Amino acid sequence: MSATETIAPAAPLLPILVVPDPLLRKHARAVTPADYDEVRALIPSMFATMYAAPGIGLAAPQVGRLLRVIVVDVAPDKVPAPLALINPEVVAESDDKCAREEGCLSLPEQYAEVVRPSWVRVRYQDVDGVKHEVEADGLLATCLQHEIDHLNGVQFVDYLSPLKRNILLRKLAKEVKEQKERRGRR
Ligand code: K1U
Ligand code: ZN
Repeated sequence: MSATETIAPAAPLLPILVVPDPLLRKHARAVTPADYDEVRALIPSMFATMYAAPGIGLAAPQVGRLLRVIVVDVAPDKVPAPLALINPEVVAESDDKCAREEGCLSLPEQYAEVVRPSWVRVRYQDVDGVKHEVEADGLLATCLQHEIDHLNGVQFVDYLSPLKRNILLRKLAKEVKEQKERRGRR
């Protein structure tokens, strides 16, 4: 059974917004108890969308919901380790930094090295409003920081030099245009 079937058997897939969609630059609002029903329905669809992409993380703004919700699973091909985080915040980080190649489902096919703290402690709530903390290093630390950035309208390209960022964004615009033209011909 695939990770998708294990976590979210019938959850509908959601369209992923692509840069330069203006929603991706907005600040997502905190989840309150009044949102719990919506968030309980949203999370399985976010996992299903993330696994189908495939990706190792997804933030609610990427699927058009401006709520502070992220999902991650940095080992989707091995034993699934899905983690849904509501109102996540980095409460501690290492001075030590590491450079890691990042991708983004909202910037398909674009990759670049980003320097971030190599260790973080993240506080979050689960779907019952219970508070938790997770400590992470390696790919999970990078992924959590990348997803929390999405909640603040920040994209990994914002960490690059203007030159590198423009090259990558022009490449993306060209590829999106070509993809639309190919679809139009079908
Ligand atoms: O937020 C996103 O757009 C998802 C993004 C998360 C991420 C990747 C790498 C470093 C930091 C954050 C992705 O999942 S891009 C796809 C990807 O990296 C991947 C896909 C399949 C297998 C392994 C990795
Ligand atoms: Zn991303």
